[in-house]
Amino acid sequence: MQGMLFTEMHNDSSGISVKIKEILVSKKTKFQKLDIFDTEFYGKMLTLDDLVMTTEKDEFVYHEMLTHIALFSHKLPENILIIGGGDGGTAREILKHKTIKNIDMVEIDEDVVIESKKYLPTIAVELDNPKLNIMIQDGVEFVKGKSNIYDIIFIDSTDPISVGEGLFTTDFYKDCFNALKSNGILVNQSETPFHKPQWVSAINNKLKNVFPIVKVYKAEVPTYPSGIWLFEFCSKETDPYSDFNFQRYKDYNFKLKYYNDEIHKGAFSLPNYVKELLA
Ligand code: AG3
Repeated sequence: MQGMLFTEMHNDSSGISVKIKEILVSKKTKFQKLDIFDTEFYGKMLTLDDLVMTTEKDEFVYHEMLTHIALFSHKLPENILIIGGGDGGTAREILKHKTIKNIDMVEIDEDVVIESKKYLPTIAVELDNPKLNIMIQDGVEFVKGKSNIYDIIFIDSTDPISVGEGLFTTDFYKDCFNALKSNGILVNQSETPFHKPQWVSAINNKLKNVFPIVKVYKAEVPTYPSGIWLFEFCSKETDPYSDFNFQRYKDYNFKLKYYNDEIHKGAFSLPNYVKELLA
């Protein structure tokens, strides 16, 4: 192969390689290695510790699917917490909903916010929105002792290794449960069942220990390991199926690239090998 390649290994013997046009930034932050590349096929691409976090070309799948299912299931989403999310894609999608009054975004690594604003303007587009309150802090510490505050919490983290590890613990999920109102929802990004079945089972078990309702759904993110990505919808009383607000969905008339009313329901249909991991 010719030219410069970025490779993320998914295990010892396989991975994804992306042809790079230019390295826009490459630095060690206080917490991790951060790179932004200009690539030939995926547009600009953000990696943290050599793991693909997002690319301009396929970020819509992940960010739309992390957010809209919960937002269209909740009766009246007004006060939101994002844990992580420094690139801004999650906040951008949430702010499309007219009911939103406030978003607290707790990102541990300020450099992710700074570099995303600089190099990923289509993703970071809402990071200066007055409804968004960015706090540079550890999400694990932030949620401790909080009670009955948020309508929805979105966990937009890296993998459960290094910086992200604390965001995949039962104690953290319990703190999130308490930080939610009685009709609150938590959405977790829950990794790949194909390459990390042990992670998927462990995350699911922990969430089921904390939340009475845990429903797993999936989407296809081309640059993530195996492409199959899971999300977990966890709530105290809201059901993503029966509480889907079709009227609000129609009224908003969003022009999205992935999410729609059929996907809202279909995403919860899972292959057998995934169901087995969740049994
Ligand atoms: N957060 C989930 C990315 C995990 C990808 N893992 C990997 N490539 N091994 C994405 C953050 C986007 N806002």
